[in-house]
Amino acid sequence: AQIVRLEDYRPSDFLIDRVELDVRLHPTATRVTATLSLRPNPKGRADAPLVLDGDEVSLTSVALDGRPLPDSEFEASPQSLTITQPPRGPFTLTIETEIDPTSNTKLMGLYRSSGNYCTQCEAEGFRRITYFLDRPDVMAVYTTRIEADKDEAPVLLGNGNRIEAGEIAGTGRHYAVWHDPHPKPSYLFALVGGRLGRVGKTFRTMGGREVELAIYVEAGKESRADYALDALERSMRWDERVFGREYDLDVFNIVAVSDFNMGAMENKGLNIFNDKYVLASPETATDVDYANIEAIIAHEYFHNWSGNRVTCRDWFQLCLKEGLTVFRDQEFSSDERSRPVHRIAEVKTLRARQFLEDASPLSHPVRPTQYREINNFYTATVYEKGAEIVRMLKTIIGPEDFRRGMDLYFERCDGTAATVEDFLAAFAEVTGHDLSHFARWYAQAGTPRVTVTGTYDPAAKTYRLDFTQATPPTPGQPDKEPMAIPVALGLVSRDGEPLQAASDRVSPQGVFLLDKAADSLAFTGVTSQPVPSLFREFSAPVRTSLDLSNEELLVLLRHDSDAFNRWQATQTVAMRLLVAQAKGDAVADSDLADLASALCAFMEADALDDPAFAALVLALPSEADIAQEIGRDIDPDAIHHARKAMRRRIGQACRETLHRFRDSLAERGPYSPDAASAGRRALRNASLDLLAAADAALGEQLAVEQVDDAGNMTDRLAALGVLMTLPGDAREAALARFEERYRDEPLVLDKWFTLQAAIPEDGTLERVRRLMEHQAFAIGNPNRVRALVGSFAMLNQVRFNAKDGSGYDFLADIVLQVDELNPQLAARLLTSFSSWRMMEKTRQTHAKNALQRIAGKPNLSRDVGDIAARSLE
Ligand code: DPP
Ligand code: ZN
Repeated sequence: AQIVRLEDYRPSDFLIDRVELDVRLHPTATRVTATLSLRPNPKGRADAPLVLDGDEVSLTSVALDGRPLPDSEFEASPQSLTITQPPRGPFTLTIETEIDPTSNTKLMGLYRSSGNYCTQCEAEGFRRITYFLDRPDVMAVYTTRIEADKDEAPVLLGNGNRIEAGEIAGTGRHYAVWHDPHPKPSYLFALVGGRLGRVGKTFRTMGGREVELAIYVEAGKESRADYALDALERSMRWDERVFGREYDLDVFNIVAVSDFNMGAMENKGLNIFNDKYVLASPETATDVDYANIEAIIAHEYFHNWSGNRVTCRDWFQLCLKEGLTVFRDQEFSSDERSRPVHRIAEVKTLRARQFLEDASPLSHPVRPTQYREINNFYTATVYEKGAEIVRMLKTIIGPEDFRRGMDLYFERCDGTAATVEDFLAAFAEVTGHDLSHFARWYAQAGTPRVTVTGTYDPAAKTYRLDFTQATPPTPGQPDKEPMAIPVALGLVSRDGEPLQAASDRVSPQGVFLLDKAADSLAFTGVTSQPVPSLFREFSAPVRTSLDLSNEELLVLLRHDSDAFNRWQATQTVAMRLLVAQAKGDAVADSDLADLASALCAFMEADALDDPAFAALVLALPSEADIAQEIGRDIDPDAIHHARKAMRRRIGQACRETLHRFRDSLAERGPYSPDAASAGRRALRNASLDLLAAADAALGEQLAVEQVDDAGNMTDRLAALGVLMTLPGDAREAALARFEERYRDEPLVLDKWFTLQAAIPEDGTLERVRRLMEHQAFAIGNPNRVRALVGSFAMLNQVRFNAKDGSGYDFLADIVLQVDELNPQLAARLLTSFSSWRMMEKTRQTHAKNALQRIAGKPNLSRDVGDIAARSLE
């Protein structure tokens, strides 16, 4: 397939100022008339033809300035429409096309979900609706007339404000006209038509503008949108307060649909959401669901400025809107919840997804320089590492200059399609810093590793930290340069006091900038041997090697003022022991005992001060984390057993405390999704998990009781999850009761699919195959496929990586099957092969065979072909 390169960017030869769309909705023959006001771009080539993008559209007619064009004056295919000799001045082009939303299983362009019409245009879906200059630097003002059968689609929504609506007498049809005054790229276009319930409220902006907020959902589920509506209002208020950003239309609509490739989409004034990230009730959603809804509602809303008002010049700049917007939603969640707890959650995700990607054949820079299929670059690197870059920038320049830089960026780039350079220029200007070295974070792929050694001189009362950094090679980048790495740090004495040591290279905020391959940091006036606390709040997305003993790390668990590093210290100790055990190295029993007793002591002393934090401390690194740390010749079975043994050990050692938490943290009063209540549930359920690891019979009894008696989905699902580790009739009976209870709740049955797909036992693959026949499963629905097949591949290390290759073969079959319906979904599933080269030999061979089988299939989509090829490179 053709490769698109950043260096080949050139401005469009034509611009489109206005778009008038007339869309007559019909299940299989929707007619679209697009009237485009075009003119040559002064920055384009002078006598270029006009080449519009298309994708599976069929052309009915085309007219130029009202004159129907004869065949000799244009060339049309499903992929493009070319006007060979366009006028040299402004002109209008009227294009009539016909599309079939019902047979659109790719869920890109206009399609149907549960009978409703909806659209998804990012990145290149608009060209599936009409021929267009479908690139983000072509920005136009849209007016959209939508017409439909009144019965079939009583609700008609578009971008912007509704300016007209009415009935078409005698036809049973009606229409609405929507006008969006803000110029936008085509990827932000949206329309919806359907039978939908609504919740709404009025929001008054800081400038006094009244905005009608509304969320549309499946009729009957309106009350499940209340939390999302509340999150929207809080997001809007927060963006005013923290970034000075005000909303800019009279309405803000959100529509939830059940078939959606992504989490949600930030279309101007008309966000379309995967219903999983809108619908919530205590009976159907977990605390994690509530937190995700809050974060994604905020994320899409924040795009109104970081993405829509200021958009991207080209798709290589995707991180410009996504990394920045993830940073903004993370800050929002941190302010609304517990900052340290949220930071730990962010870092867990970053390591599990982005570090994994960076260590795989799919590794790429935050701003890639080439792609075959842009849909494959909506990655953890662009999103999560992109957010870390913004956070590092703020850490380096400080919060005041960061805000001034953001203000300048929004002001200067408003209404434009911008680049990463435009973004950095705003911060360089307000600070006077040269950010060219820092900019390397966008260009250089791979996770840097920072190695630190500390040397204390008691006579001179000095302490020295020696740093080195190195970034491993990644595809296309064999040699790496040093990065500009902010190291937030402090020194802690062994008895737990912060040490007031001086170093002129540490900023008043406690940040040292490591920007060379090797550097040293000297402290004077250090009165006792310190323990360094490095990368506080995870100040940079790097891996670290520290020469600290387990004992020193456990000093940090007890005494560090930085909550993130208290958690990290425990993780590091646990990881060392788990890696050693999984590799079959000798592990001293006293080391295991020390960790267990440090955890028990921590729980006795501190856990109830912040239960959410305590629950995170108790959670050991996942099997996938351990595999990543080992990095080569991985044996997932050995990892599974090592982790299981350590959980048992901790459960046994801390049994009494855990029992006490079960009682003292029991729910009293009605369910509330707030962070403090969620934290208590998390610690209580973590306690159940460890108790069950220590004593299966007791665990089964407690878990069965909790599945049946729980007053909310969080507790019910947590207990059912514990049962997944305990084979037997009780588990199967509980699964059956759960299925019966939620038979009409697809989003709840997804959780039921996920738990079963992750069971680390021999029979799981058979179980997954059986569940694919379940009446609630649908191969065309991304949520169902991800819940069952995606979870098997991503969460079940043992069975997906089964030594006989059966997991890989199964996944390859499904990828090929799904590719015929929905290439984006298929490609996403296929990324679960990304760490195949780290496996031991037998598994590697099986994985390679499966990947080659996929790569060799004729008529593969570009999405799957690209991932398969890069995975094998
Ligand atoms: N809808 C996706 C997101 O918001 C892509 N823009 O991240
Ligand atoms: Zn986004």
